[in-house]
Amino acid sequence: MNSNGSVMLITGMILLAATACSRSGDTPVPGSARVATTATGKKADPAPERYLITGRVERVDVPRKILVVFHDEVKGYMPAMTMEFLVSDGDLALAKPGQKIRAEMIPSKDGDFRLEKIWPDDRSIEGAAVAAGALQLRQDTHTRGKNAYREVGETVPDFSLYDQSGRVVQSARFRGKQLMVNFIFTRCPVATMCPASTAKMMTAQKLAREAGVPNLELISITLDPSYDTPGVLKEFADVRGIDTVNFSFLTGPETAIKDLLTQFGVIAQFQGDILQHTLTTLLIDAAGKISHRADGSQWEAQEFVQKMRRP
Ligand SMILES: [Cu+2]
Repeated sequence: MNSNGSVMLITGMILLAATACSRSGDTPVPGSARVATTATGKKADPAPERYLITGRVERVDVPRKILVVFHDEVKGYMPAMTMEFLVSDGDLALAKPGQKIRAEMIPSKDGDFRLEKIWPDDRSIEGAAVAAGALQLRQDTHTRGKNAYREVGETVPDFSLYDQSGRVVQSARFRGKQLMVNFIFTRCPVATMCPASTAKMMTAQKLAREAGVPNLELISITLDPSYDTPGVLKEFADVRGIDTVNFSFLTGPETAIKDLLTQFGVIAQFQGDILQHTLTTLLIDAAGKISHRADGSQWEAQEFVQKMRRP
């Protein structure tokens, strides 16, 4: 990173230091069925028990907001069986019979079961592609070492992530297009940070369309993949009425997100329950090179649209 980049980042950190969010639970540890329930909240109200499950969606019951899932054995808790699970609107919208998923199962006091943190199973075709992309990115970041940060003029790294529809999105899809990128997380409580950034991305999308900018794609990459699953991103986009024709919300394995943040020079770190983060917005040209970057929250949609290529 050049000295200018460092200064920008530090300035960003100070401006954005107030960002906060609370983390609802720990990331599940693969291989252990019972998810550690850390009491991050008040001690009197312990977090509900969570169990990692893998399984296959059998049926989607939209009116009842239920997924019928045949799940594998949950060691020490229950054998393999078909069960009904309550899910969020976003997860309900994405679910399809036959899908292989992994998720956290949460039993409630009144005998219901919920599923949260639903992801395509790593053993599915999509899961394997995303895992391979994460590994490649890990190696790339490692190989670049101190030069991991991509300057303006450099090519962006390859990635494979999921969008808000649970589809695999690979960076190759954006070659030949202009790409505007920012980084957010859906639970960001600071109005001037992620919410403002999302609003400006929407404005840029609209202004670019009005200005006749061709082949534009916009992506928002999550800073918080432990919470922002495809279903969470789907609901985030739907609630805001975002036109996802050329505006996607991306998430994926924690290592892949971490490596992308390193390469794009974005800082995001949990300090206890608080996610501290900087903001960066980038414009990437049709050849995959970074053509413009704005650090912090003081950027305007118009400034980006003016820098986009027209026919
Ligand atoms: Cu934020």
